[in-house]
This record gives sequence, structure tokens and C-alpha cells, in this order.
Amino acid sequence: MPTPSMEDYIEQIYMLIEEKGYARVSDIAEALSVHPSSVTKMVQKLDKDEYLVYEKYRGLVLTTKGKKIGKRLVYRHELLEQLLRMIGVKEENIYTDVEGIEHHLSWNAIDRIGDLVQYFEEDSKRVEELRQIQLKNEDNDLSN
Ligand SMILES: [Mn+2]
Repeated sequence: MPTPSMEDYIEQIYMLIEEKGYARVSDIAEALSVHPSSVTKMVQKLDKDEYLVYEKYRGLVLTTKGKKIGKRLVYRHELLEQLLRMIGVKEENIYTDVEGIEHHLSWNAIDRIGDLVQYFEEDSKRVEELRQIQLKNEDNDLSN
């Protein structure tokens, strides 16, 4: 199992390859706000653990195993953003909150959160009902 930090790298590499067709060390460093030397170190570890193949002058390619986990990690991030947006979390908090929780949930919990998001998406009345509860609770919100 990849560590939380490995997960962040695999997730970013997967997204970069999806968007641009390739992932350079400099792009990964920028996306994760880390020094390029940290990226090189992690990429070597990910290569050793067979998540990707890294050749210094030719760039890096995800293995089948790396692609499979990368796809899941991106899905997990997007699902959690969807959940927080749906339950009315302020836009300014969403990204940081997801980054904070995503590594700490079981895949079982992710699957069930998927059901919950689907439950609300299938009928807009459900979201409306939740909003009504939120209006009633507003005065007691801890963020106030
Ligand atoms: Mn993430």
C-alpha cells in the first residue's frame, strides 16, 4: 500500500499525464509545492515499488499498477470534493479539507460515500431538505 505522500505523488502524476500526456519532475514539483529534488527521490521510490518507470532523460510512465491506483486516487479526491460541495461546505475550504481527509478513509468508506452522493444527486428535493436543516442550524455553527 502506498503511503499518504506516495498517494499524493501518484495522484498528481496521473492527473498530469491525463491533462498533458506527460509528467515532468518540474511540473510535479510545482503541483505539489515541493523541491524538484524531493520529486526525484520519490519518483525513484515509486519506480522501485513498480508504480512507474523512470528514465532520467525520457521522463516517466505509470505502470498498469500505477495507473490503476492513480485513477482511484483521482476519483477519491473528486468524490470527496463533490460530497463537501453537496453538503454545503464553503468553496474556499473544499480543496484543503479534501487534502486533509482523503488519505485517512478506507476504500469501504469511499464506496459508501459514493452511495450517499448518488442518493442526493438522484433527487434534488433531498438536497433542498438538507439546506432547510442547515438554515435551522446556522446560529449554532462552530464556524461562526
Ligand atoms: Mn488530493
